Amino acid sequence: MIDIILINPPYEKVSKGFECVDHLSNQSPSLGLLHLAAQLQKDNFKVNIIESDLEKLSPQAVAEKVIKTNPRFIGITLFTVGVDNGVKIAQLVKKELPQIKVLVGGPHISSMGYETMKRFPSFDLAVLNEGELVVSKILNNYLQNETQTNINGVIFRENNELITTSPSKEQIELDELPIPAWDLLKDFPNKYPLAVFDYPKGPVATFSASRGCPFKCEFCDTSTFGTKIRYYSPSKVFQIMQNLQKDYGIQHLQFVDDLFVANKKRIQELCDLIIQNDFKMTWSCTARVDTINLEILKKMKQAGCWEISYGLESGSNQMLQHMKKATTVEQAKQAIVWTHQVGIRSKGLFMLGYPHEDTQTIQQTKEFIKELPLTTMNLSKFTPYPGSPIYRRLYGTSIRDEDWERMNGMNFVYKPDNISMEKLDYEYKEILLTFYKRGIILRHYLSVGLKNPNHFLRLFKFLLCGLIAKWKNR
Ligand code: B12
Ligand code: SF4
Repeated sequence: MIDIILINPPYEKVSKGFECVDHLSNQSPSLGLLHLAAQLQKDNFKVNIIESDLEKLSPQAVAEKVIKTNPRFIGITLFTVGVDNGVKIAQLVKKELPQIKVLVGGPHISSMGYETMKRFPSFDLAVLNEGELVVSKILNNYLQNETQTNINGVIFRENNELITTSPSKEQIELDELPIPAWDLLKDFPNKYPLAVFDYPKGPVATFSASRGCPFKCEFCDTSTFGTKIRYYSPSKVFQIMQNLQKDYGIQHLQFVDDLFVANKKRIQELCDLIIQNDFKMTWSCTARVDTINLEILKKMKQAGCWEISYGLESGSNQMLQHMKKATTVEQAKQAIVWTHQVGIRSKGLFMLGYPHEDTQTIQQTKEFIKELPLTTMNLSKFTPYPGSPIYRRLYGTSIRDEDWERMNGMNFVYKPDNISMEKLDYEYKEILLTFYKRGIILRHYLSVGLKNPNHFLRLFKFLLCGLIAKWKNR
């Protein structure tokens, strides 16, 4: 019998009418749920995971699956964009299984746990921040009809009241965590590719080799892991890489740390281990433009680093200052040139529509993008996520839930003072078109696709799906 089902609820990944883009998009599973599942299994609980989007399940279908299995608990991971569907699942399940306990956690809960619990009575208990150290204790308390007051860092219901316990002071030793339970995922790794053209050769996996980020970019939600960065040791990371290759045939690993290159010495040690053991796996990671130098980049290239994502955000120094990014356009240029020079691909992450954005700052961003030898880019529509300092600056602590379902970086939910929505929408498309029309970018896609035709197959499926949709709507 299954004790707990962990659920990643469905959420809008692409705008309505563009579902075919699923064939191209990132299909990574929730690492948070995989970590929790591993811990629960270690503590002798029987666990299932539902990756709703990847299994193409609506909230109703997820609920039906849960009801059929009839577990004692469900645990839902919540980004802001997934809250509405998470609530739907909990309500539908509770209608049929009123005794079930619903646990929630994830970035939305770490930043807005109390407000969310207050609004949605179908959630029984919220875990603020990391879950591994407390989740089994919580289940045991429920199973023994005990109160949860002895667990730090949770909010729960008792006698129709919400009780918040003191923040947890316990520190997780990352090296001691069990390895994420990838074995629980149906068809892992083949059903979980990264975005098309974003890896050289699959199968792929994701892993976070650290937690937390010491920087304070104003738009960033760091509420789950905080500003004190903690690391897996280089030898443990290397061991996990080896296991992923041995057990699942992984060829490419994407490190999803907030800031993978935070400590150069540590990255150097990891690279040395990879090089000395002649271990063959490509990987991609995140860095800031001010945490790398030519020397570390060369070492990373030698150790298999394929792509680095940099949060470049804007081509305007004024905007970077407004965002409290603590980097400059000049540093960004240097970092991208160095990365290009050593032969690592660079992905620029940009944001459009931050407070103070206007036509002039957009023009600066366009010129900046044109000048850089970037291999790829990502442009998100600025979204004030709860948990980010900008959310508090714009809205205080008041809860603004009307836009939660649209908070995925693909909708403008905020309008800067000096530019219209129409102009922002226009410029959004313009920036992407200008970037992707360049010959160098097309050559990059061609070269990745020729080395691994699977990318072209995904592109073909996307086009076919688009044609069928068009034909149906005739
Ligand atoms: C990898 C990643 C992705 C991946 C994979 C997402 C996934 N399903 O996990 C992809 C690329 C798909 C992705 C997409 C998006 N992401 Co993202 N992503 C991340 C990133 C960089 C790391 C997440 C991670 O793996 N962490 C490691 C694991 C171990 O931590 P965790 O998942 O938080 O889980 C722990 C706790 O939260 C808790 N917990 C979590 N769930 C539960 C459930 C229960 C029951 C319990 C008890 C505990 C618990 O315990 C876990 C173990 O300690 C984070 C940054 C961050 N620091 O969180 C952003 C982040 C989560 N993403 C964010 C956003 C906004 C998005 C998008 C909505 C938009 C966008 N611009 O990318 C999309 C849409 C999501 C989607 N599925 O389509 C925001 C979320 C903000 C918010 N309040 O919603 C973050 C925080 C980035 C940021 N700093 O602003 N993302
Ligand atoms: S944007 Fe990157 S560097 Fe800035 S706080 Fe977030 S994770 Fe850290």
